Amino acid sequence: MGADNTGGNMGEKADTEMAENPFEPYIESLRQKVEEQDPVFLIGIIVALAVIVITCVFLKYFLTSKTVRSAVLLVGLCDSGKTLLFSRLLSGKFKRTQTSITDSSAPYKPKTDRGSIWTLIDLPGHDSLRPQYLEKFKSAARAIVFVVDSAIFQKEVRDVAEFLYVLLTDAVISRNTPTLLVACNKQDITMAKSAKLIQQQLEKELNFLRVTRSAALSSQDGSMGGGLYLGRRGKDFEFSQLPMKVEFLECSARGSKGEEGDADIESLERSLAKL
Ligand SMILES: Nc1nc2c(ncn2[C@@H]2O[C@H](COP(=O)(O)OP(=O)(O)OP(=O)(O)O)[C@@H](O)[C@H]2O)c(=O)[nH]1
Ligand SMILES: [Mg+2]
Repeated sequence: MGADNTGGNMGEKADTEMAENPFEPYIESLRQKVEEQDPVFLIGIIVALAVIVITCVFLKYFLTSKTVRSAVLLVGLCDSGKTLLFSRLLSGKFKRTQTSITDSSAPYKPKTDRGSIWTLIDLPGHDSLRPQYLEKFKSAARAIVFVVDSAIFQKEVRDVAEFLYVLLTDAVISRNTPTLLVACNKQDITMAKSAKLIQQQLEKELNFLRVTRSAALSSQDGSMGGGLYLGRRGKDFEFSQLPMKVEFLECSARGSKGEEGDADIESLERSLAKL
């Protein structure tokens, strides 16, 4: 009786195990099949799996490489205030500046709890130096702070737009889509134009430039267009059509109290904290 009971219990146990692992028979038959296979075939399968894993790791690296880019570039025409902004962002201090002839960089800690540290890079604005420095740093850009002198914007609008056009139609920049912060600087000067007006005027000017530039390109090489097209075809240009995040903000690296007082750059600092 006792033995019967035990046998009955074991049978129940086996039934429960079968119920818990319904794939057992399949795994067993797969194991037998694998054992019967040619070892060369098995090595082939292992190599194929290894290739798939390595490809996935590479893809993940390339797709998330935005996190690797850590440079914040200060660009803009000569005298727009890049070097003073560089000093104010890093130390808060006013500094007398001279036209930059080379780049300078320093680690910048944005005002956020996330603990990120970016490399702030001040680029020279002079026409003859601009292209080579842009070339050197563009692929590392996480963000581009495009500094505009709002006080003489009306006079410089064409030059500002031409520089922006070069940046925005650059293949590397449009692929990496760094955040574009247009810092409308020198707001302490009474004649300074507002960020809103500067945005509207630049949209108009870029709209005009993209017509003339693509016409020039197509007449040069006989093709239609050629380079990257700015914005959406068939629509007036707007910054919202760009693939990257664009923000226009007002600031004053000098500040309303002059050399002794603080700068008025909170809006820029807030945007840099969101990168
Ligand atoms: N009023 C006023 N002057 C400013 C402001 N920011 C910069 N400046 C002055 O503008 C002049 C040029 O500033 P920089 O910082 O040297 O300009 P930059 O963009 O570095 O110029 P480059 O190095 O030639 O490309 C300096 O005399 C600054 O003191 C500002 O917000 N308000
Ligand atoms: Mg400078």
